[in-house]
Amino acid sequence: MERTDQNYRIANEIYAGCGVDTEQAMRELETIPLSIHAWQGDDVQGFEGTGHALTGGCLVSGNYPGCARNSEELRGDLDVALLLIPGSHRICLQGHEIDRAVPGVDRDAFTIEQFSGWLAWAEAKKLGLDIAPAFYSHPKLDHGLSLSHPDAGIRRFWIDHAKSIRRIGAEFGRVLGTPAVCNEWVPDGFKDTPADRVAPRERLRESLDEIFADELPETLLLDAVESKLFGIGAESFTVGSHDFYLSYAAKRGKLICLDSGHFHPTESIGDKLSALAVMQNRILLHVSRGVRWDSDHVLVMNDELLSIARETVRCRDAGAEIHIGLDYFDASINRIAAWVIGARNMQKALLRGLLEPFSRLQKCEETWDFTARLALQEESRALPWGAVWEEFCRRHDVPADRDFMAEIRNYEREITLLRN
Ligand code: RNT
Ligand code: ZN
Repeated sequence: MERTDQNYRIANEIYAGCGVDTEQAMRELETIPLSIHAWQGDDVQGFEGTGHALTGGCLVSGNYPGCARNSEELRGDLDVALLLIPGSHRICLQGHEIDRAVPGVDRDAFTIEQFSGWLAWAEAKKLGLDIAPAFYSHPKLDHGLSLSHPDAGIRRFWIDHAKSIRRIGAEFGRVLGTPAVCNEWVPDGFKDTPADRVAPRERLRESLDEIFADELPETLLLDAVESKLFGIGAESFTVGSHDFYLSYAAKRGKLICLDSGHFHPTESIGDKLSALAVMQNRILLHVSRGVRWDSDHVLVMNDELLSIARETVRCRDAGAEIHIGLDYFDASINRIAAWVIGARNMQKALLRGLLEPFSRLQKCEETWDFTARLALQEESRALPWGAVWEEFCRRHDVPADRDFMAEIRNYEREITLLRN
């Protein structure tokens, strides 16, 4: 018997002793797609070829070689990453990651033409696609404002961009047979204390209402709205705050998007999931890692990630619809490794949630035995989930943790290091 087989057998027995079925956990993990963010591969630059600087407060730092220069290269890079992430997943695009720039066609007039290469690729690979308008890195983001700008012409441009991206998303949904999640996030805010907080929020509400006035069936497109606490250059006031979007989503029947980097550093979104699950049921996650601020570091398996994943598992069990999107970008390391490490960590954290001896913990709670609950919670950290993860990778024909870097290095040598 191979060592990994043996490890898995032992793990399976140990878990069975705690009332947990590892086969069931692996079957469930298989049904949880991640929406993998394409923008890790192009440093959120997009492919419009206009050379617009990155604005809107998303900061990408580092100059590791090999950034994708066009959508074809980005798809090639994603192909490699997808081979190293077990299971079937989705890809999420930003509204400026277009296939081809057509002179005179700006973001407010994009159609499926601009994304036909993505669609053909996703169809061939049987991937779902998600998308988000890009309300940043463009001169029409004026004084840091887009949908809440006082000028109707500026608002018009961005409303039309969002409308066109929603239509493109619906086309993805129609062709691929799975609804595209379309997420609206605007960077709008002020560096310093505003005189008027009401008017920009009224304008944001009106712009969103106009965007969503185009009715598209939820079988093709699911709308989400993403809040933020603050951004670089918008430290004092964010128009689309959590309170704003939480009530907007509740009233208009949209998905609320929780980005784990968009709250106070000690405020975890793990606890928010069940609150929203019982009140709204549909949630989009942007899983990220803030280091001191919304810095969008690659996911590591820290307590924050474990709590998000564990709560996701529990809320899914209770019937909530939780879409898991990744949202981080690091240009200081190999970008494919960034995807693979972060995505695998998300999956490992979910697996640990699925392997938790939940019914036993529940029993402790029912009998008011909080001491035993704490003891078991701590014991379960050391249960052999790593052997189950290895088995999951093996069954999906994907390398184990110690082996995937070799594949990335090969591709780097042959492809990405030759880019300049
Ligand atoms: C920014 C938001 C947003 C972006 C993407 C690139 O703070 O998190 O989701 O990360 O639009
Ligand atoms: Zn986000």
